[in-house]
This record gives sequence, structure tokens and C-alpha cells, in this order.
Amino acid sequence: MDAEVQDIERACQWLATTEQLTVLTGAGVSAESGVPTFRGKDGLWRGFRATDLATPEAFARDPKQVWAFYNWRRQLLASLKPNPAHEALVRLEAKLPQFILVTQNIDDLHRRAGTRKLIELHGNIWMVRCTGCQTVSRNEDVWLPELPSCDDCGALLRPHVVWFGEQLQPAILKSAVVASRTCQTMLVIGTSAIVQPAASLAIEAKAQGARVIEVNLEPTVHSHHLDLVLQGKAGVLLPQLLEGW
Ligand code: BJW
Ligand code: ZN
Repeated sequence: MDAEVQDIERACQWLATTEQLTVLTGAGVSAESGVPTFRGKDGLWRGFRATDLATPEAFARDPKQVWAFYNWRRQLLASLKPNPAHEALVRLEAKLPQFILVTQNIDDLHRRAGTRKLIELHGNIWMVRCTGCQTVSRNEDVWLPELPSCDDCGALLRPHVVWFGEQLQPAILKSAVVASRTCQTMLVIGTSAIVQPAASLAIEAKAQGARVIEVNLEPTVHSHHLDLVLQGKAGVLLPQLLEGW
């Protein structure tokens, strides 16, 4: 079912009177660029669930396999582009006095589209971290060696991303919580809202009196608690939210 015209109009009115907007995005915002989501039928790689590979246990057991998964994603992402949803969010940032985009995605597509105020909760696929000396660096090689090593100390590198059971960087999480607690409106786009602590940011915003609008192809665990649910594709709905104000 597609979002109703009056719901789009209501969302536009809210945005037009918003001083501070916080946006929370998940894998669905990149789906129309061709990036697979995590859950549902897309979340498979060589028969493995993506979420089973995004764990420290998987990396400890078989780092070659986990690096092959991330190398495949690097190669895929290098060939993909931001879509109309990413682009609409860039225009929204330009229109509003205060704007912060909090993403769970590691795909770099918001930055490539031109979003400036960006918080990456789960890291970035183009960053690597040494498991020995912990040095973090940017590495945009499309295909890293099957077991890449640190130039400084020779230890194994890992993707600088947050896996299940790992802590988010405290300063990054704190800035996302502040952005959620201080906004008047929050847009929650393309996330199944299952993974914590990202999912609770929408609840933080709601608890502080923000109007929370969800944009998703399907209902989520959040949908019943939120102020407005726009069902449909982010790449279609988000450009509509910019029209007429
Ligand atoms: C469209 C669309 C279109 C499609 N238009 N929409 C409290 C209770 C229970 C468990 C926990 C808890 N607190 C913490 C945990 C443990 C765990 C957790 O949340 N588990 C849940 C599964 C229950 N959380 C953690 O471990 C986090 N760490 C932490 O909290 O540390 C402290 C702690 C540790 C241990 C115990 C307790 C506390 C870390 C989470 C890290 C998540 N990492 C990943 C991988 C990142 C690296 C990588 O990408 O490789 O992050 S997993 C994966 O899920 C990835 C995503 O960012 C994340 C969220 O997924 P997302 O974005 O929602 O994607 P999907 O696929 O689920 O949904 C896509 C949506 O788009 C769908 O709804 C579609 O309908 C929609 N869609 N096309 C609009 N065109
Ligand atoms: Zn090192």
C-alpha cells in the first residue's frame, strides 16, 4: 500500500515548521541503489546470513571468509551510486536550520551524495582497524588481500565497523542520542528497527516530544508507536516530502 496524499501533506507541514530535524536511516535507504538489506530475502551472501558474518565470533573463526564478504561488498559499492532518497536528504539538509543524519549504514552513500552533518553509528566500510596496534585508517582499495595486514605492526586488519556484541563508540552514540533528544521532528527511514541501540533513538525522540515519521516499505516494530507511517519506497517518498514548501 502506498502512502496517502494527505499523510505526505501532513509530513510536509511538519517539516516546514521544523527547526531541528534528525534523520535515522538503515539499509532500506540504500536498497534502490542496489545495496542488499540485511534481513529478508536479500540478506544472504553465498548462502550465509549477512548478520551471522557481522560478528567478532565469525571473524575469530574464519577471518578469510569475513574479509571475502567485506571485499565483495567493497566491490559492489564501488560500482553503485546514491539514489533519489540520499539526494532528497541532501536537499532537506540545505532547507532546514538544523539537521543531523544518523545512519546505521556503513556504505558511505550519504557522504557521497553530499550529506554534511552525518553520524555513522556502525562505522564505514572504507575504514580498517589494526587488531594489534588499533590504528584506524581509510583504505579505499576495492579488493584487499584475503588477510590484509597492518603496515605499522604487521597484525591482521579488520573492517572498522561495529559488529553484534560490540560497543558503539561512546562519543558517536552520545551525539546520536543528543540529536534524537533535541529534535522537533525525526524521520526514520528504511530500518527494521530491530538492532539496538540504534532502534531506541526513535523512542528517545518520541519520549522528548518529537514528531516521528517512519518511511518504510513494510510496517516495523515501531510503526504503532509513531506519529506518521509512510509506506513505500524511500526513493519515491522522500523527494515528495520536499515538494511544495
Ligand atoms: C525499504 C526499502 C526501500 C527496504 N524504501 N524502505 C537489547 C536487547 C536485545 C539485544 C541487544 C540489546 N542491546 C544490544 C543488543 C545486542 C545487539 C542487538 O541489537 N541485537 C538485536 C538483533 C536484538 N546489538 C549490539 O550488539 C550492538 N552493540 C551494543 O549494543 O553494545 C552493547 C551491548 C552488547 C551486547 C549486549 C548488550 C549490549 C551493536 C550492533 C551492531 C550492528 N551491526 C550491523 C553490521 C554493521 C557492519 C556491516 O554492515 O557489515 O549493523 S548488523 C546490521 O543490522 C547492520 C545494520 O546497520 C543493522 C540494522 O539493520 P537495518 O538497517 O535495520 O536493515 P534491515 O535489513 O534489518 O532492514 C531494512 C529495512 O528497510 C526493512 O524494514 C525494509 O522493509 C526496508 N526497506 N527497501 C524504504 N526501498
Ligand atoms: Zn598495527
